Amino acid sequence: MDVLVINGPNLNTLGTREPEIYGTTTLADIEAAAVAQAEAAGLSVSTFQSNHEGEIVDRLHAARTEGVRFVIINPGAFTHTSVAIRDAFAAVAIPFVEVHISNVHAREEFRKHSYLSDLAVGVLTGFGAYGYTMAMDFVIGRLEEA
Ligand code: CA2
Repeated sequence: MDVLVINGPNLNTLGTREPEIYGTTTLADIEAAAVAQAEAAGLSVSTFQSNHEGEIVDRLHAARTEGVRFVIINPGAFTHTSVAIRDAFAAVAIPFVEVHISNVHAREEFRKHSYLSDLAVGVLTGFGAYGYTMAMDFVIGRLEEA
C-alpha cells in the first residue's frame, strides 16, 4: 500500500452540518476523489475513518506492517488533544501530511495548537476539501521522486 488517507471524529458527517465552515462535500466524495487521484498516478491507496482514538492508533500500527509509504490525515478534534496519535506517528515513522478543511488559525484559540504539526511533513489548513487534493498531489510527487 502506497498511501493511506485517515479521517478522524465527526468527519463521517461532513456535508450535512455547518456548511459555512466545512462546505457541502461529503467524506465519500473526498475519499473517492483521493482514490481516483492516487490510482491515476499509479499508486495504491486506502481510506479509513474512525471516531475512536485507539482505532486510529491501531490503524497506524497496521500501516507500518503493510508498508504504507505516506499518510494523509485529518485528525479532526484529536488534532488538539491526542498525545496517543502523536506517539503512534513517532513510533511508525511514516511521513504524513496534516489536512484541515477549515482554517484552524482563524477559529477558537484551542484549535491553534496541534499535537501533530511538528511531526508532519506539512500542514494544509483552510482550503476546504481541496486541501486533500493538494496533499495527494504533493504525496504523488514525493513518491515519484523516491
Ligand atoms: O477543519 C478541519 O478539518 C478540522 O480538523 C475539523 C474538526 C475540528 O475539530 C478541527 O479543529 C478542524 C471537526 C470535524 C467536525 O466535522 C463536522 C462535520 C460536519 C459538520 C460539522 C462538523
